[in-house]
Amino acid sequence: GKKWTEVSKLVEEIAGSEVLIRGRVHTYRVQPSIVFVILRQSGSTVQCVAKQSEETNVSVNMIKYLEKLSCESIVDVIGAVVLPKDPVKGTTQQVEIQVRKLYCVNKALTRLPVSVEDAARSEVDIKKYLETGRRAVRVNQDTRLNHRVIDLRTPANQAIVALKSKLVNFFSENLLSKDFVNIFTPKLLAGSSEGGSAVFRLEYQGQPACLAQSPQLHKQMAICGDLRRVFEIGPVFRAEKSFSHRHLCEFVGLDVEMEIDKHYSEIMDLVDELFVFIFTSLNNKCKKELEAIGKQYPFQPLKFLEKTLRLTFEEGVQMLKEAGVEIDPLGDLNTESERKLGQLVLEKYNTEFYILHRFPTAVRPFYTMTCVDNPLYSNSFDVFIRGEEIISGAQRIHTPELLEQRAREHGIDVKTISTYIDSFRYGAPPHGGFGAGLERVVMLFCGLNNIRKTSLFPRDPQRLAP
Ligand code: ATP
Ligand code: AMO
Repeated sequence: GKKWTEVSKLVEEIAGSEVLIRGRVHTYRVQPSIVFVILRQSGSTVQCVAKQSEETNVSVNMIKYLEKLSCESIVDVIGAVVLPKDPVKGTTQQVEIQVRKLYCVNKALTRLPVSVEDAARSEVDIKKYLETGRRAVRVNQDTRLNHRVIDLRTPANQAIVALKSKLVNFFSENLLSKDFVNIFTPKLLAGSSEGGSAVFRLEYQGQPACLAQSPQLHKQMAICGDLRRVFEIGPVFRAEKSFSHRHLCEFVGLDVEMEIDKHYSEIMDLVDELFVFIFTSLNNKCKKELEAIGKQYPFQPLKFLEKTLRLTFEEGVQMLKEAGVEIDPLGDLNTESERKLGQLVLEKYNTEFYILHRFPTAVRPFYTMTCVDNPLYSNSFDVFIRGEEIISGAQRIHTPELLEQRAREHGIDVKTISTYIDSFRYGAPPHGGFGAGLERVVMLFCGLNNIRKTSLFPRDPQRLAP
C-alpha cells in the first residue's frame, strides 16, 4: 500500500523519508560490496546506492544480483532519501537514495543497440571531445531511427514530443477562441488535391483511390456546407520521391479555412495573430522543453516581430536582384533563393519570421484565386521561418466553371474531383485558408537541422518502420 514517488520529486525537503520509486537503470557502477545505480524517469535522474551492511539490510546476495543488472531495465527501489556528503555529479536530483530493496520488474537486453547516454550526448560536448582528439560517440540518424524507442528516451526527444503536444494545443486554443470549429476530413479520397505525382495510390474496395495530400478539398467543402471557419489537425500523405532534410511522406497538417469579406489579407491577419500567439506561448510556457532541446542541439531563439512583416513576391524578387541573385519573376523560389531571401530579410528587418504574398499564379495549385489587377499573380502567400517555408495559403476560386477549367489546365482528372467542383455550383462564399506542417514548424522554431528529429516515428522515402 506504499505510494510511488516521482524521481523529479526527490528533493532535499524530503530527506530522511523512505520512498518507493520505479524507473530505468540509466547507468550503474559496481564496486566491492557497493553498487551505484543511476535511476532515470523521463528526464529526471537520481543516484541510488546499495551498500552491503547490516544497517542497510543489503546482503551479499543482493549485491551479486545487482551486478547482473542491465541498463534500461525497469526497477523498483525502496530506500531512504539522504543528502550526500559530496554533491552528485551528472544527475538532475541532488539527493541520493540509500537502497534497502531493489527489484527488477523487467530486464532489458544486456547489449542494447544504442545507449541512451550516447543518444543524449550534446552536440557541444561531441564537438569539444573531437577537438581535443578524443573519441566521441555520435549516434547517427539512421541508428537512432532504427531504434527509435530507445532514442525517444533522451531528454531532448522527450522535450520535442512534449513541445509538439503543447504547440498543437496553442493552435487549437487560439482558433477555438476565434469561433473556429475543429473538423475531421476523410483521408481516403477518389482524387488528388494538390496534383503532381506526390500521391499515394491504393485500391478502395476495388476502386482506384488515394491518400489525402492535404485536407484541401474537404475543408473548402466544409465552407460550402456553411461551417464558416474551420480547422483541422491531421495526417497528410505525400509520396515525396527525393530525400531531403525537410520532407516527410507523412506529416501532421495544421489546416485552416475561413470565409472572408473581401481580401486575402484577412487570412494573413489570422496567420499573423495565430503564429505570434503560438511562438509567444512556446517561449513562455515551454521553457523547460526549449532548454532540454537546446542543451543537446543548441539554437538561438526565433526572432519575430509583434506585427509580422509582409512582403510581396515582387519585392522579394527585387531584394534578391539587388543582392545579385536573379530569379524568374514569374517562377518559384528554389531552396537556395528562399534561404538567401531569409538572410536578406533578417539583415534588413531583423526578423526570421515573415510572410511573402502575391505569388505568381503559375506556381500555385489550381484552386488559387488570381489577383483582379493582374492574373499573372495570385491572392496567395507562403510563410517562412529562418528562410524555410512552414505555411502555404491563399484565397480560393469559388466559381465552379473557372475552378474546373483551372483543374484541367493543371492536368487533373476532373472526374475524380467532381463532387468538389459541384459543391461550388450550390453557392459558395468567398473564402481562403492555409496549411502548415507541424513538424516543420517545430524543426524551424528550434533551429533543428532535420525534420526527422521532430517526428515520433518518421516516414520518408526509405523508411516505413519502426
Ligand atoms: P510545398 O509542398 O508547399 O510546395 P515545399 O517546401 O516542398 O512545400 P516546394 O515548392 O515543393 O516547397 O519546393 C520548394 C523547393 O524545395 C523546390 O524548388 C525544390 O528545390 C525543393 N524540393 C521540393 N521537394 C523536394 C524534395 N522532395 N526533396 C528535396 N527538395 C525538394
Ligand atoms: P503545401 O503543399 O504547401 O500546401 O503544404 C502546406 C505545408 O505543409 C508542410 N509540408 C510538409 N511537411 C513535411 N513534409 C512534407 N513532405 C511536406 N510538404 C508540405 C509545409 C507546407 O508549408 N492545401 C495547401 C495549403 C492551403 O493552401 O491551405 C497545401 O497543402 O510546412
